[in-house]
Amino acid sequence: MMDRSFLDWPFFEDRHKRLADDLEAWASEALAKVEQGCTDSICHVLVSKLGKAGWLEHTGAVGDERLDVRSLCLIRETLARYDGLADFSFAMQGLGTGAITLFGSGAQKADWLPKTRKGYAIAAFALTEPQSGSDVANSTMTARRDGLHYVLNGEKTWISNGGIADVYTLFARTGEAPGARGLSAFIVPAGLPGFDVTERIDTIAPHPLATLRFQNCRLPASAMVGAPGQGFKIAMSVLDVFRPTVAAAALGFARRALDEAMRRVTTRHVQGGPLIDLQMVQGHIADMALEVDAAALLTYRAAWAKDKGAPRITREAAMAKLFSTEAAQRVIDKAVQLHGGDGVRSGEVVERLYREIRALRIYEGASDVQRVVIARQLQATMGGE
Ligand code: COS
Repeated sequence: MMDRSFLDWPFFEDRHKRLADDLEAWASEALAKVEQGCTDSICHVLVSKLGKAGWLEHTGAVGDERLDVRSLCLIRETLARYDGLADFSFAMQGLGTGAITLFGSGAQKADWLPKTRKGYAIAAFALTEPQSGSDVANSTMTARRDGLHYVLNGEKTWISNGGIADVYTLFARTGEAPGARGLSAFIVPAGLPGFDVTERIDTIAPHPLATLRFQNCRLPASAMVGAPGQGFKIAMSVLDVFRPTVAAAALGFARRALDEAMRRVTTRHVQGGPLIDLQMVQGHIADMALEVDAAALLTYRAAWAKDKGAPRITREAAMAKLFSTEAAQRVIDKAVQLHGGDGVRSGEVVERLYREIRALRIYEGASDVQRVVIARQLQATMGGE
């Protein structure tokens, strides 16, 4: 049985505890049975289930509301513990509309957020390009102004929900300045002429992923989010908010692995007693529990700092994502080891977690990028003269 004592930490308010309890009750029923079908259709079903139950309301903010990062993290952590694709489906509604929530006009919010928050529309975040993954300032896709329109040309790849999304927030070069200062953000609805999905990408833990091609695709100028040239900062600000939620998803995977490992070592017998009686096994379990708590502390510290009004949580978000995803990989690896041969048997929970965790150390800023971000933040604040 999962340890829920972390909900008493001072990062949380009563409403967070209620949210965690309500979601736990919902998930244990609604996600008990794995959805059948292809990955695309499973994601459609999950978005609609999450929308109907009201959980997607947390992924965007309308009116006076603000994104509550602790709620986003609690929801991702809980969903990830039950079902990686449910977590993915929830997370993408937030990341895909993050620029709209944080920087969109009233009209842009009214156009999209009610639909994504109900699960009637699926959202995606289109930043990565074939030649620029970590190095966003080097993006080459262009958006050329032409009267009342922008004309998009170029490619985006590794786009989660690519091919099934109804709306993409997309970053393209508008050329106000070289590098990071010459990018802008746009809202791009699916199905525009000149916008094609050219490749679907298969991965070790399948979820909808695609390469998108834009050839003279025309967008009304009103589709721009924020001001021209602000795209890089918008992308980074959105990632600052959503990186702690990736840490939370990794934490959910790690907690599930620890649960599964505890079940295994208390029920499997060797030499006349349960595995947990062996000191070597106790050592592994202790290390796993320590990593889980440390990851949770960093994750909820980052979320709490943002919710309390910190203008930027760049360092805290990078630390949470780096530590939590790397720690979850180690925790899950130990859980696989403690399961013996069953740990690598297809269909076992820990085997699925082993495949699911790997991408989290890469997407939304690879671990090495997080190290760069942390070091630069220290340099900026403690670097001396
Ligand atoms: N919030 C707000 N502004 C930010 C910011 C943040 N988190 N990070 C950087 N900026 C601002 C900087 O202050 C700087 O502003 P000025 O030009 O006014 O000084 C500007 O943006 C450029 O910043 P910087 O010089 O740090 O840009 P770099 O090109 O060196 O950025 C990294 C490098 C690696 C940090 C960045 O490209 C990055 O995070 N890459 C990973 C991207 C990613 O996560 N990709 C996955 C896509 S989603 S699956």
